[in-house]
Amino acid sequence: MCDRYQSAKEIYAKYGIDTDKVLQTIKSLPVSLHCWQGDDVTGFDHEGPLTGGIQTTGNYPGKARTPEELIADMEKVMALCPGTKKLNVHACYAIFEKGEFVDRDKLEPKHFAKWVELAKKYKTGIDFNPTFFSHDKVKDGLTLSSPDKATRDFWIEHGKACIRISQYFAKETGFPCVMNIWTGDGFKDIPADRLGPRERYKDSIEQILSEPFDKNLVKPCVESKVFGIGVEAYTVGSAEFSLSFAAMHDGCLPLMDNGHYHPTEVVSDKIPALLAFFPEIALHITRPIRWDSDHVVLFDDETKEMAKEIVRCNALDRVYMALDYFDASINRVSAWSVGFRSWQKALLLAMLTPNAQLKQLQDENNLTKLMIESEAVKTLPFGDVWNKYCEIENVPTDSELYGEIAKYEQKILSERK
Ligand code: RNT
Ligand code: ZN
Repeated sequence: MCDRYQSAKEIYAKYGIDTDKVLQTIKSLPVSLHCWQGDDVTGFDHEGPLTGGIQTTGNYPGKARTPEELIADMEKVMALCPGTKKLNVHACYAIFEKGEFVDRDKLEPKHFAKWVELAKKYKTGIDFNPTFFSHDKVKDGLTLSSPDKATRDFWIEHGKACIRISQYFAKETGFPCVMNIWTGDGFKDIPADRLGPRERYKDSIEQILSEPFDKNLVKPCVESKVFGIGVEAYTVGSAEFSLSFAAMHDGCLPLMDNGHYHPTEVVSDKIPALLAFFPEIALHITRPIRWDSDHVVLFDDETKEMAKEIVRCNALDRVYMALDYFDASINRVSAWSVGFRSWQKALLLAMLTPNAQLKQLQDENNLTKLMIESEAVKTLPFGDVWNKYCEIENVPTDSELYGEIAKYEQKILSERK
């Protein structure tokens, strides 16, 4: 039988690429797996609807209803995907003892002990997100930028509690915790004051960051956005606001979500722009269709391009990569797995690209050869290396994936009525 991996390895070797080495490297790169795909961004601390200008659509059966179900589904996803998974948890996923409840301003590390247990089981880290939505203290669509001081103070306390929890995660797991600040604060229609909310937002985030923490352990980020549902006219945490905030506050990272820009803007081009200034940056990887629709990440052109930029900028240790999407219209374990696997494919493809040679052609201004070589690279036997990656990581290949998911659906998910 012809060994397809062996043959692919020889072909890539001609381009100076050592596929064995690539497979060793890729499997150790942490990518954050977002807990919120499993239950449509519901969480465990409230009954109300999802707010904040984001929306999950679809009602495919089998949604996780309890921490046990969510964790079981997440473990299934981890078993279906190659690579290193870091956990990504939102504050609304606090796990309380029976009968216990505290509001978000009073959250403590102990409410996340089960997540630490899960992380330790997989020898991995945890990223964290204060939850500034789906809560009755969101006043008139505003949180940290509200004109009402009591509202701001509540959410500032929440942010500070989350810094303490992030530090606890980092200390317990031994991996830094990326803590992302995103709010849906904004207005549906044209505001009379665009500066006031931004000044209040700035002050509130500064107050959150005044909570003491170790910069090597906690990596606070600010995530920008262009608009949300019901807040179409004005977003407080716009691109310019968030980028400027991160640039002006030592230790604070900018976080780009590729669903949060105008449709002809691409995050792949923004990655090297930011890398020229920031020691570290963070990403939310999603798939927008016409807007921030949070479709499942696929192995599509822009996904490949983003991975390519991280790899060829030599920035795998400077970019925190996290998935962020939520599809409720298909099997959620499948949505989760396909997205994670697609990003793994994009990283693998980027690492199997002769980036140094292509760059040299650009620098020599041999753009004719650059185009021809770039096109040639597209038909190299990537799939054979991907299959080998699945094999060494002991996970299903693409053609085996559906069967595994169907089995889990039949045995576990279909019991959830
Ligand atoms: C929303 C942002 C944000 C959320 C998560 C749940 O548009 O992308 O990151 O998706 O915090
Ligand atoms: Zn996001």
